[in-house]
Amino acid sequence: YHSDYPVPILPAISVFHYLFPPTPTASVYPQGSWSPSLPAFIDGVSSRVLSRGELRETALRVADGLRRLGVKPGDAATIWGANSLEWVLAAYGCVAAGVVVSPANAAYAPHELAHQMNDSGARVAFIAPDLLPTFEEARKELKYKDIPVVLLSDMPVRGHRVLADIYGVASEAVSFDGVRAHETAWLCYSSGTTGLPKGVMTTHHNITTQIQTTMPVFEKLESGRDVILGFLPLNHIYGTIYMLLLPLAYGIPTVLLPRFDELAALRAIQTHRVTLPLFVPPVVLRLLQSSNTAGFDLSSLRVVMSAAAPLQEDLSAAFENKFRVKVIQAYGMTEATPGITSMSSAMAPGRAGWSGRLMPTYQARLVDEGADVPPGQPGELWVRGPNIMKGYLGKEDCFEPGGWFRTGDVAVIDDEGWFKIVDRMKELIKYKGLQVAPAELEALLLEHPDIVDTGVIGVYDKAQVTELPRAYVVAAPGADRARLPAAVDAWVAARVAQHKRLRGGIVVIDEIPKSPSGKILRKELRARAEKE
Ligand code: AYL
Repeated sequence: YHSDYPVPILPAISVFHYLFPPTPTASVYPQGSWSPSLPAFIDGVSSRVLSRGELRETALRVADGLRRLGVKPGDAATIWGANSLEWVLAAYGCVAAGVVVSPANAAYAPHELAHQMNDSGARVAFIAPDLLPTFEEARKELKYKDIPVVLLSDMPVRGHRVLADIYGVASEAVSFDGVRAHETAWLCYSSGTTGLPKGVMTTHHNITTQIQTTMPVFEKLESGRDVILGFLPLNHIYGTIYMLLLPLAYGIPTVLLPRFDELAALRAIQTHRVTLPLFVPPVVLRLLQSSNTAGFDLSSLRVVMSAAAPLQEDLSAAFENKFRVKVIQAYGMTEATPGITSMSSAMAPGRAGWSGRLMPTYQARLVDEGADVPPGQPGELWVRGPNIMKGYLGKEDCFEPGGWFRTGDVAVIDDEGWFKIVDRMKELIKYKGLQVAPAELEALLLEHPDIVDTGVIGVYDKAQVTELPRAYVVAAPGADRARLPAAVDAWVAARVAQHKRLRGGIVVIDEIPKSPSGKILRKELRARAEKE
């Protein structure tokens, strides 16, 4: 299948020059003409505004600071903290310096952070002040223990370097013209279809392509009118593209909140006249069921975007009815920067529960047991196109012959080219839109002295519209089987980020079903979970 949208211009330049063209080239990149006085980011808590001009200038000064710290183009920088304007400035500083942004989940435990920093080879770390103690724990496990640390604080912190301390002189941003546009710009972590989280090498070209290919989808986003609300984590590709980078290309601001908080989100919509909030399905449910919404003026809302996990038809339709806004569902993944299919703002009615059509430039196949299936039948979605990452950092080639990338998701397509995601065949678990890699939890559980074998799956919780990670464990001889679940739950909670906790329960069984080659038969565990 081919996307039926026309192919937009696909620039081969750096993300920085795409968003802030060195010379106005308005005919090619309309965003080149945006005024420096337009608001780019608004802190939803303090209402502090960062204009486009300030953002550009400060980013260039941070870039100079990075050079002075000895960080070179192509080196990686860890950014670790809840959403903030300092986070944004650090990221744009890296982009201007040609430094690869490797953002980490703010809820990470020390070991998780250390893993990502070591794997990405980070040469500098931007850390939120409240996470400093956890970072110091992680430092013990770092290969590069003397890594320069810059605190994401707008105020001085005694004994530490804060962002403003590294400001240098604003000069030119590093260029990634031509073939260099295929160098890595971002390094988010994803477990893909199997195994542990891996660094996804997202190039400058992937990012500019993704933004260009949303233009026909979001054709009605207008500078001066539209305002995005973002409380999703900036370290996740959804936040990276839709909150951090894309709004700049449209000349529209993002109101940033550090995390989802119902009242703070409603207040921000009212105060800043938000037109497009970015949601995941559990947030859609939460606001649908909330009794607080009537107390706020939400009349500015035009469209609501939901992505990162399936949004059920009834939920989507009920939300549209209650708030009189369109709900646009998009589907994609970190490896695809991230959009693959999307509804458009001019979509046909009656499509609640569908995830739209192929975004521009995409080619797709639906494959079952190696053969393409006819329309209407479910198959694994294989995709190809310039949105797809270069590969996983330090890993073998992960593409099929012909350059196809296997999503691990099962989809159907109808005769109008609409996609619906109907199942997932990869190992991945999604907790409220965030990735949980079963292999990672299994490896951890095997370190527990009372566990000899384990298999982790996701179980769907209707009340919260999300999957919950559940572990099946085989107890060591002599272990107290009755006490094991509570003990293991606390033990795991102390070692992983919140979203990876075993909220779906810990079930002690006699044996983990395995194939003759030793692979965990998750299908059998899932069948078992359905009966429980
Ligand atoms: P990752 N329906 C069903 N499953 C989905 C959907 C959806 N709408 N969106 C994502 N998933 C699942 O890397 C699916 O299994 O990226 C997919 O392989 O955290 C996996 O989540 C990828 O998870 C956009 C803007 C998508 C954001 C996103 C979210 C990307 C999440 C498209 O335009």
